[in-house]
Amino acid sequence: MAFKKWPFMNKNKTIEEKDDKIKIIPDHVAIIMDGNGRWARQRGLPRIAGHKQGMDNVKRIVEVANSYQIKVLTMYAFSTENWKRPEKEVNYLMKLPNDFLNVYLPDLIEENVRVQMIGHFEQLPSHTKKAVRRAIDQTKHNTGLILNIAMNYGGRSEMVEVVKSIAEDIRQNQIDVDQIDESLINDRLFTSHLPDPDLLIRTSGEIRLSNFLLWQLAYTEFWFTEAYWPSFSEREFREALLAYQQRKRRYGALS
Ligand code: V0D
Repeated sequence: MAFKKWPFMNKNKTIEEKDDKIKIIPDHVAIIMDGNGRWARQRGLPRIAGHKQGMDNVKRIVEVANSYQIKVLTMYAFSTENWKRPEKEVNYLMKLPNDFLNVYLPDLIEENVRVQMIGHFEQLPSHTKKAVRRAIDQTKHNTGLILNIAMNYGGRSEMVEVVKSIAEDIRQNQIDVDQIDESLINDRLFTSHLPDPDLLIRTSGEIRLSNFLLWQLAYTEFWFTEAYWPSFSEREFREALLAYQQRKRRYGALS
């Protein structure tokens, strides 16, 4: 039997119409993977145990994203502010790319995933750079999901570098002030080769941006969940994708 039409339920859709099929897939999803420390504390474990679980969850969510044919998944793994954490924790975090890639790089290659990175690469420890460089190189011809890891990334510092590089070009008479426009700025961001994120997910109940992709998120849809990153599963991901396809994106215009 058909369900009675109930105008105040689920944006005027009947339960039958409210299908949970995901039809509109975002090209680019960005994730702030918060709550690893709290996940650990809740279980009486050290913070690094949370980071380890968080690392394994990166792989699970990469597989989900790849299966939905999402094109780019940008994951905030380490910010320019995270250097202020205790030295022991920072040292542990800097080993994670190598740990992750030792275990998962063969799978990523098999699954046609392409690894890329945004952020200030040079200041990373050399062992970290070596692991990441190898993964980028070994997956550079892959055509599936782009796994874009944001490491030593900060939105403001990214913009500072853009301003400096434009100023330098002007000083050297390479460009004129009138030539500065949005596309010139865009071309100098870490993400110049990528579309802007369609959907931003932040886990662990914090409702803030924390210096992530400041320029690129101008028209992005945001979705927040209370789940801690290690507990963020395919179910929550589906929920975020369902919410996304119900949004009406207008980019400032009228519908
Ligand atoms: C720690 C939760 C995967 C957030 C996830 C320090 C914090 C686990 C990577 C990774 C981190 C890096 C490079 C790469 C592939 C994967 C990672 C860091 C932290 C940076 F090519 N997890 N992960 N990198 N955490």
